Amino acid sequence: MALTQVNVPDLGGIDEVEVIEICVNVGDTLETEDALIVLESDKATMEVPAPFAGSVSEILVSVGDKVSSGTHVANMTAQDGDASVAQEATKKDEVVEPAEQSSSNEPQQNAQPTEAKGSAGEAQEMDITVPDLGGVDAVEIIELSASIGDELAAEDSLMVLESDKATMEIPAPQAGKLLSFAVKVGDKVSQGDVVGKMQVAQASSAQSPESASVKKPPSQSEAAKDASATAQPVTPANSNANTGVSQPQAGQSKGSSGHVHAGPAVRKLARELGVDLVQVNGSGPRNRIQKQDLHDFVKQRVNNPVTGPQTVKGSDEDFSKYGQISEKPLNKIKQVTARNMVASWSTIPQVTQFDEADITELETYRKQSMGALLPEGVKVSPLAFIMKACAKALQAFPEFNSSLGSNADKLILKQYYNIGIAVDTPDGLLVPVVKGVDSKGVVDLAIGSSELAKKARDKKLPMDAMSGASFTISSLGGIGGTAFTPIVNAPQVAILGVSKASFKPVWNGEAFEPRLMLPLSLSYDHRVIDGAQAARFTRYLCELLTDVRHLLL
Ligand code: CAO
Repeated sequence: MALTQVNVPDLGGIDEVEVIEICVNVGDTLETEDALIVLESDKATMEVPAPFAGSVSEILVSVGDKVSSGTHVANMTAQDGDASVAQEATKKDEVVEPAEQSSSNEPQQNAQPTEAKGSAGEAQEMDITVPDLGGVDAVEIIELSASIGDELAAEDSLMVLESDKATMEIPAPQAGKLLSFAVKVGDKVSQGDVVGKMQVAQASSAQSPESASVKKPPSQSEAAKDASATAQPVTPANSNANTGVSQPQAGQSKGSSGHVHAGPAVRKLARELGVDLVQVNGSGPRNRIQKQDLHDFVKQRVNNPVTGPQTVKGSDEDFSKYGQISEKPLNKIKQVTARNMVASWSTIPQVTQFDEADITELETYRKQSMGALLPEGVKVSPLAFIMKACAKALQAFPEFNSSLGSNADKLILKQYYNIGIAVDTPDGLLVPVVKGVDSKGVVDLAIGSSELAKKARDKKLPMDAMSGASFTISSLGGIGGTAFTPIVNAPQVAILGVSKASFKPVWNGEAFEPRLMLPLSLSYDHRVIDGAQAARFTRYLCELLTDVRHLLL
């Protein structure tokens, strides 16, 4: 039996990277290229694969350890005792000496201005080029993460590349507008390839064409720094791409642009199994999807097949025969929203109950009294009061704070009151969750929900801010409208839609008087909630909102 050591291969000039996952156990039998460990720097994720088929004899590192090119991380025993295979394979994994520095003026940053369109401060076009890929050539583009015309912040993801060993993002080198892509999904690219054009303000940090052409090639370490400044790992989600009123059935590992956080081996397995990784929960560090997550997902789907369409069918019709048309790609959030809307709409028999709350006194109180209680710059909209009222109504009507068990034979009643708030963002709807609404005061709810809404719009929501809602509110009250029918955010069983309050003449027994009426629309899962219960719940909510004292106690 040939015992051979497995070393970390060339890391493309990066010094130390962290071991974030050990994918095997001692004694496991592996095929060539099966992942042994996963490494992650702040810019890239990379697997160290088995260099030959055999069994794992020893693992010499732990999660959290820092390793470099050449670090001895494991020992393996080659299958059939074929020492020569093992020797040969191991040689390949020996540390590759840094390639001699090229003397050419290869681009080391991923954007080069092509033509200056004006003087300093005016917009100019820049080529977007592929940065240093750590010596790997012809890497496949697996995702275009931005759309033509998108206004991007510096570092926003433009595309995701994947070799058989690593997955990385190419971010926007500067803030600006994406003008074009010169590539498509499936194309293979190498360092220096032009992949698109951006229009950027001629910032001082932007190179002029002259400076680009005379720029000296950086040293090896500078090149590595440049690469790490421009090639980024597929980041874990800062949202679960929970798209408005339709919660993904499983989707904790997606970024705001819908990226999944998974290594090449997992992506390959997902392709083989026909699994869309967007739908899989990641249980690994930083919500990374692991092989076991995929197996669990498939097992769950086999045991509980989802009825109803899972794909969104659009139209194949050629509309250009009727007149001029243009096309606008949908980002991942919108695509996931569409899927979830279809899943929710087609699997949940849902009905909407309408009612109106008299919030005349609540509004007087809010306008007169709240100002003094609030920190500078914080406003309390009616939403904070509505959240508080919902928590109280959910406590009084526990079925509205439940989920239907997987065989539809039991209700899971939740004793926590976490309310998702649908937030309209430029990328689509996101639903951050305000936790423990029952134990918070109106002012805290106002501050908490407006902070979450801001983070959602700034794409800065942490992962856990998007999960665990037991009920959802979708408020269009700041915009207008008299009523709408929100779609239940499965696996929750009810969602409250809020429209714009307006003064209406209300009969008080003797005369009509002007009262400020707030339209409420409660959509509910009719398998769980009867119409009469829904009418009682909504009425109770209205009564809570009518007498503000209920909410302040
Ligand atoms: N009636 C009358 N006025 C209302 C109101 C209502 N129901 N709700 C809010 N307003 C007022 C606010 O008091 C505020 O007034 P001022 O500017 O005078 O202070 C103004 O409208 C704007 O409020 P807002 O929308 O900024 O704040 P909010 O707390 O009401 O809502 C949020 C926050 C995040 C829910 C909201 O900004 C948002 O994104 N809503 C869209 C949600 C959505 O798209 N849902 C549809 C999903 S599909 O079902």
